[in-house]
Amino acid sequence: MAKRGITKHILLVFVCIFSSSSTTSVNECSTDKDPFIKLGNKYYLINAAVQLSWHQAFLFCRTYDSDLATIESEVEMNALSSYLITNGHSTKHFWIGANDYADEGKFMSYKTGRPMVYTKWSGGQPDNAGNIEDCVHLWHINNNNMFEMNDWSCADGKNIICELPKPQKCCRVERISNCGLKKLAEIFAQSANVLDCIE
Ligand SMILES: [Ca+2]
Ligand SMILES: [Ca+2]
Repeated sequence: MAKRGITKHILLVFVCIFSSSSTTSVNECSTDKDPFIKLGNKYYLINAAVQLSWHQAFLFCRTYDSDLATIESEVEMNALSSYLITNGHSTKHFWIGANDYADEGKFMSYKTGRPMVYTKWSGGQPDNAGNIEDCVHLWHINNNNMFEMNDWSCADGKNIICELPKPQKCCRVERISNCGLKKLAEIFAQSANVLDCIE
């Protein structure tokens, strides 16, 4: 009897999992990312119209459920550079999501909480000029068709590059987990003799 009861409950869990995984109206999985644009594998919001301090820029990105951009490879840097130059932004400066607030000279990604995994500093940078430069921005000061990185005073106004978090493939998994865990909890709550069954 006990085995039949457990089997029934396990069957319910699978029914629950399969029924929930077939429900598809999950906004997080939408492919419509407007106003973000896709460059390589990432989605960016490039705001070349408004200049904000680094902290204001950080909050601006949060209002779009995004973060100031974290550039993680030369491929990403090249893609952003090409886009900014092609679209006439060569004279502008853009905040990205890194600073050395916590420990001078150690630039951390604000998104990951870890040291920047990729840097492309302009020559002589970062220089912490005037002992007030803690935030990282992109600029195009050399005629090499590449934006580069520089540290600058966080309080100054600059344009902004936000980046969407990676697509949330977990949205279906999360739904399945909630469903499955709830049903499992019910099984153990209702089956006092579950250990006897295992034996
Ligand atoms: Ca600094
Ligand atoms: Ca500097």
